[in-house]
Amino acid sequence: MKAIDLRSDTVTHPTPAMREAMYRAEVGDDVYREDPTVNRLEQMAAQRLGKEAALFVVSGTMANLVALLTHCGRGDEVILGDRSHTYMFEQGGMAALGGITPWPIPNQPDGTLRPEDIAGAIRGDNVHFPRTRLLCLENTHNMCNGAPLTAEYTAQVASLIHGRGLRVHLDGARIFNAAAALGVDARELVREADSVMFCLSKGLCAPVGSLLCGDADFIAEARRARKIIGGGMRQAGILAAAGIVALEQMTGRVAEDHARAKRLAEGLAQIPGIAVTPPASNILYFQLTDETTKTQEEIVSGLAERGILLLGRLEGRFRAVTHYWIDDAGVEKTIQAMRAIM
Ligand code: TLP
Repeated sequence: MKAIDLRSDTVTHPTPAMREAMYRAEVGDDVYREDPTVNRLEQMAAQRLGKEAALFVVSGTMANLVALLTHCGRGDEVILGDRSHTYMFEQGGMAALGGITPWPIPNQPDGTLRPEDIAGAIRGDNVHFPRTRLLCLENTHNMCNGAPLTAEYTAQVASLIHGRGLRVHLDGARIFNAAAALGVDARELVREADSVMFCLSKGLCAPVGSLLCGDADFIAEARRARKIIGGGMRQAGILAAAGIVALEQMTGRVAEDHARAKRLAEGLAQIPGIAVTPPASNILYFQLTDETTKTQEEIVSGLAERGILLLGRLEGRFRAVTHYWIDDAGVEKTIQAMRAIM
């Protein structure tokens, strides 16, 4: 990759090992469950998260939608964070395509939802109300500083939800970042979730794909939901092969990205006019202070002229995301460029 592209970890290109594996992948028709490479990836994913089964889908958005369509029927309600990706950035797919109502409650700065807010949002049995069916959590939390949710928090909230006969879905798009940030196995973080999705196509560098994991009955139903929204794939082993490399080679290295995000934060914090929120994983947010007359647009275009890309439109904040293709030199160059522009 030529630019220093900090817009997202979704911009990552596949590694040479992934391209090689894709070239050599054995394939079959996955709608008939005959693609050996997809089958292997699904088994690996389930095993890595300690679940019975997994389903390969094209994107994180599709994984969340399939999960919601599987857990809920038309008219059901989902409790989720008001800053969650599913609520903010998935076009309201649950409502648009599934007839499911979202009930957003406040995300705390650390990405959690307060147990009392969750309890207060669970509907009683009343003919006027939709039926609460599901709680969605997000780990790490994209809009909340890339913060990881601990296993203890997830267990506490899941116990509240399960005690009311409801279920928990976890958007674990970056669950291996959460595991690295907390120094625990990803299984610990998802143990109490009834379903969990994670993405191969973010910090893990695969070109396409996410996995939805859960028990065997849930995944069998999810396979039907994937098909009805047109997500049944054929010789998808070409894509799954890169995903296998992602699980084998990339999950163990994401702590390096966290260290670079921290270094970038430290460097930017030295520059007058910039206020940095210390990053909790590979996602760094910062903003301009009253000390500067620079505008967001000037910063973004000034960086772009120097071959550095980042996002500058999220609620007046800048977002920089570190990943496999950002090295130490890229971090230092970004700090220097920012200093020059400011
Ligand atoms: N996030 C993308 C954008 O959509 C904002 C990014 O650049 O961060 N859950 C979480 C927590 C995510 O961050 C994302 C993507 C998704 C789901 C959706 O994944 P995709 O893009 O594969 O549909």
